[in-house]
Amino acid sequence: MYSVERTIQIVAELGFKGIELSGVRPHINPEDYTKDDLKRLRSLLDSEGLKVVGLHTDDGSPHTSTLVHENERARRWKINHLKTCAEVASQLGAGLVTTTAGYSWTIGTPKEKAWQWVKQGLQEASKSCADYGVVIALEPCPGTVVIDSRDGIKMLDDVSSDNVRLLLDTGHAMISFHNTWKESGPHPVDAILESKKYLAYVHADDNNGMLDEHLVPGTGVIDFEDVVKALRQIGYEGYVSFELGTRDPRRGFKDSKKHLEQFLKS
Ligand SMILES: [Mn+2]
Repeated sequence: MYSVERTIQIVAELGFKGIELSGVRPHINPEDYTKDDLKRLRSLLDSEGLKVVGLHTDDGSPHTSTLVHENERARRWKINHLKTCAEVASQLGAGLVTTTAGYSWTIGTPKEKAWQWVKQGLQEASKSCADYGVVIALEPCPGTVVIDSRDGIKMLDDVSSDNVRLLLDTGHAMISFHNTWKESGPHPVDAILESKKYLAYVHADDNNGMLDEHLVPGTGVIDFEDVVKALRQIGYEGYVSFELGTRDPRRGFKDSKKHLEQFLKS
């Protein structure tokens, strides 16, 4: 709940090179920002030496995750939101917009119908995103239509666009592996290895294996040494972002960075 500007300063002070920004309120909802606002933001980012990795078009709630909403206008809103976020992303120098497939369980849509809506929504949005040079990174998440990396790969094959790729969240992969929502998904390490041709981006966060706690890496059950090894093995060259829910963000991000860097150096 820091302002965008203050967040950028804090993240830069902590020694990070990139930042993923939120494309929904209270942060950068595209309709709330003029071109001049974005220019000012871009100069702040440049002066702090931070690159924007991407713009997240979801806030983890069914309010913004509406590719699968039964109301056609709500689905349309999300497709347009992906497009306007891609425009903002390009103005901020970012290469990605990120999204989940949407929470069909919450809304009560049959999975097959929801799957088609996600597929069509991503296909349409990806064309506009491509015009801005922005890739859509689809994030598998338990509770959504695309639960794990195998669902993600299946969706990407169905969508069949170079402009839609995969975002793996280590914490999401761990809870789908632990079989909370359906048959077990792949272990986070296998999820990475299997996603070689699809992977555009990684969220790093830890948990107890059951709940999506977004803990500091190293404080849950995920072995991040193995995660880093797997990323090396597939030749991953994208960003790894820490996506944490913590009462002390400065300490949480500092500890996360320290934890991963020991494996990057080795
Ligand atoms: Mn995530």
